[in-house]
Amino acid sequence: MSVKPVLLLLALPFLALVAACDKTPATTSPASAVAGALPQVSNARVLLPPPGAPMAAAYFDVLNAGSTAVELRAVSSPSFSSVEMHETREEDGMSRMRQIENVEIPAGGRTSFEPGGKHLMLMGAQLDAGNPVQEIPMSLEFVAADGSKRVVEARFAVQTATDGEAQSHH
Ligand SMILES: [Cu+2]
Repeated sequence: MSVKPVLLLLALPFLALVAACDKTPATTSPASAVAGALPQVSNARVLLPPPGAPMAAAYFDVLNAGSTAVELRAVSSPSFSSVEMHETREEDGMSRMRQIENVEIPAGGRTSFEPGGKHLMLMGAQLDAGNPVQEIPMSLEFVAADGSKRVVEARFAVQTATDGEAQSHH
């Protein structure tokens, strides 16, 4: 009987610590919510070429705030009949681009589609030249490590390309 009070005293600080640990994740963000977080798309813009040009390029940054890796698998837009992911590379002193099927973004990682690197190639513009738009909607389809699909709807700001930019985007 005389041992019990001592044990209780020793146990109390330990219990307080456990309570503090339990509380921290609950008040910030539960692990399940982080795992299912949508990738965050920012700095999204479309470089529209002069009317009549066959293709446009688009760029953006993406942050995977989730706790599992995701792969960007496909991009589509109602404003273009086809959207491809491309990557520009230097080969034998020449700048060449090739189509890429997917882009992996590790947990907590980010990647940029930018001039001279990865970019979106937009073909078959469904735009009315007489009715210019400020933004173009795009749908980015990601697949997480567990196979679940995450679709991010983003609005890309329209920038009109100067001749120099239109030719140097690759
Ligand atoms: Cu391209």
